[in-house]
Amino acid sequence: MGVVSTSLFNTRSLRASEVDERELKAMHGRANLAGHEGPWATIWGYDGTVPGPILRVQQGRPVRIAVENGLNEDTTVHWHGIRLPNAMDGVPGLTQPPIRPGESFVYEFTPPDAGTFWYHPHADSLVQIGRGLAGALIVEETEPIAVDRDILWMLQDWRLSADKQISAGFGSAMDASMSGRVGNVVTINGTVPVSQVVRAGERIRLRLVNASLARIMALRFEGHRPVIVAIDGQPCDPHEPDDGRLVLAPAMRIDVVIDMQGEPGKRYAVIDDFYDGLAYTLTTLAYDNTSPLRTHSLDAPLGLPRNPLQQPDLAKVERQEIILQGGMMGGGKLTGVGGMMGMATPGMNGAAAWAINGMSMTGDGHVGMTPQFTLPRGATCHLTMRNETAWWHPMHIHGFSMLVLARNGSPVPHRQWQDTVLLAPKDTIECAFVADNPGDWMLHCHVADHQMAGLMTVFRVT
Ligand SMILES: [Cu+2]
Repeated sequence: MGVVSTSLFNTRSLRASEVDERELKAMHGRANLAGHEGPWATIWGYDGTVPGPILRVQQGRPVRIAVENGLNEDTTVHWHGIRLPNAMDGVPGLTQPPIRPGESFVYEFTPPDAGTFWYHPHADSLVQIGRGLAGALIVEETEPIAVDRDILWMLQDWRLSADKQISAGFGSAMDASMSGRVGNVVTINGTVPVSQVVRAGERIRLRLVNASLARIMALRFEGHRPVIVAIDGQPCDPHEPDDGRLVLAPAMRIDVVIDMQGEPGKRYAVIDDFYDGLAYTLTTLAYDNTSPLRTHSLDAPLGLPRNPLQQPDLAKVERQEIILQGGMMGGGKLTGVGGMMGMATPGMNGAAAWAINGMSMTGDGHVGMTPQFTLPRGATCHLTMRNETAWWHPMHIHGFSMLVLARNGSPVPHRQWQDTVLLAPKDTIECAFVADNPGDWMLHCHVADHQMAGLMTVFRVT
């Protein structure tokens, strides 16, 4: 393996002054999820807030984050998308013991990649993320691109009951075996969005994070042409999305650059139209009345500096395939979930509703999970993921970013590296990555209900 990747993941001994020290506490809190009139909801949040604090750290600078568990149950933190040492990955049983109530765990890593990432629990994930535990983790470039403002939209979907509290009943069999727990209120940065004030002529870098349990979004910016500059934190060739829609499945991030080309005083809708017949206006861009900041769009490059990812050697690959199986197909039948279900109701109380290559691993991670496949360190893995189900699945790989090569046989353009790859029903995706980070790593669907009900596996890099 190369010298560069060794230095990325090995822990060096460091002077205290070099380390960026942070603290987080998972705890109960209250938040207004229902708009300005609504009663406040009881939530679980990092430092008691929804979302948790934005962690802004620097590429290549070591960070040490002490996490205290103020909940009444075990937790962990997974630093989603960060390529870090296995022991810091936050999977209970597999990479660390869970953090017990009242106890702490210190996470230490040096983020090798700049970009937009996020953090969330990997214990009782469906409930803990669903009650609000999530925050953005932004790794700053040494030399960022020129923009007037750098903005984050942390998108969260909530299922609220009539009294505006987070609805109980997590993990119903229907949610588990169908589309997951899609809610009825979407917030931006923890509040019900009214409008976003912008100025004509300004250039904005907008970091979109979908921290929802299950809701897939497809955002359209009326009258604007967002340019995608990064996906899942990793810079891509700047490009406008197909048909102008930014598709964000749970756990995905997209960084866009938008030149505010609208007219002062006017309003433009931001619409989410992912689900047929269920389009809604997420928010509006509200132009203030000041004169345009500039008459022509900013003449500055959009390409972000690349991260130190090892290029896959496609001439010499280890081929692996995973097949996603299960879920409701109509008529109350599950397909492809083998003898693992027993007599239990599929998806109910931790019973399997899904499988990968015929095996259902349920829950959040535990001791003794058998790897689906093993890769020698330094090898290029060519991973094919085939979705045999009738449902959408954002498949998340821990510890790596994958270069997405092809979707249903067609090459994927724009050099897209992703840690969370969305598969439509019946899709086949081909990806490649260099197995440069040793350990046992999770590969699972990020629709939390699906993960809990068996759409999860583990692979090993020796
Ligand atoms: Cu799924």
